[in-house]
Amino acid sequence: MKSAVVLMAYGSPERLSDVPAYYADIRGGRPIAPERLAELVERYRRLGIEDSSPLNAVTEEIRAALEDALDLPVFTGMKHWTPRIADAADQAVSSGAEQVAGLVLAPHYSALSIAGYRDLLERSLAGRAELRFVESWHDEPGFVELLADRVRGTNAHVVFTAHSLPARITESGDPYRDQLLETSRLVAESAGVDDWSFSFQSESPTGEPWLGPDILDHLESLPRQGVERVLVCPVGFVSDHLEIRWDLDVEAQQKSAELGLSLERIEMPNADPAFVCTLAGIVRRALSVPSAA
Ligand code: FEC
Repeated sequence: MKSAVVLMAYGSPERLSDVPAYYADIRGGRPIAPERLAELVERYRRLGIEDSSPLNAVTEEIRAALEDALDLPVFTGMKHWTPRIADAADQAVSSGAEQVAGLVLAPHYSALSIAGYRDLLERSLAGRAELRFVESWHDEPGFVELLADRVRGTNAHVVFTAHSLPARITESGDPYRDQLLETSRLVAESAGVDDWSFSFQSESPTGEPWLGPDILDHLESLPRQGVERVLVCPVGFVSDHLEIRWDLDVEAQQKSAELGLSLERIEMPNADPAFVCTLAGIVRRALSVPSAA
């Protein structure tokens, strides 16, 4: 049976002039305060997206490497920017694929994140090909090992992080928080790290409670526990992007400096060949394709 892959990511604006439309897409038609938009444009300006948009560039590198590793066509579909998930679905069908693997570059399932990607892909394929969607890969051994290699041997306190979500998800039994804690535990165990904690990051002021603690509050509590050095391991993300380069590298770094803490973070997996190899294994299993000898 002919197969193709739709590789999905959040998406990022390429130019500052794209930011209003991008933000409107994230808000899904809900109102945007002008000062929030201005702040976001400023964050993207400081990220330097006019020169290079890290998330889109890294996603393309992963796509090309995955295509090589799998010897199958791989099409990128972004949730909030172009190329859209619908475009990727059309391309997969045009390539003659009868089955399509859907893989999101985010390891942990939530009804407020991965389910949205699935819905977009399912609706776009509209039965034109069989969908083999990967719901989550938070405990994938290759992913756990890749992160463990990046924290092993540290004598800093390791803080695992992930994007926060509105706290109401826990009322419906959403597995997001448990999967995040599971990844953190597996990484710490494999790396032989005992001194670790978990916090969320990147909460938006949407007027409802979000999952906590937020990393900025969490950092404040660490000096009282005798912590002087922190190594951040963002288990909920795989690429360099705004939430890494701004929320951690600027905001969390500034907060640490105020608190007299030294803060470093691991290099993100990005298009590391070992990471691409892990993703290829996940796709092969989803498609029931035997791995190359
Ligand atoms: O580099 C970039 O340009 C994109 C970075 C980026 C990633 C990302 C990942 C996730 N988000 C998740 C949930 C939410 C919820 C809201 C929300 C809002 C934003 C805004 C920007 C943004 N997110 Fe994001 N997210 C990234 C960027 N995100 C920009 C809008 C400004 C702001 O609020 O700071 C709130 C929506 C609302 O207002 O109602 C909820 C989750 C992930 C991780 C999974 C994934 O990657 O899909 C969950 C990367």
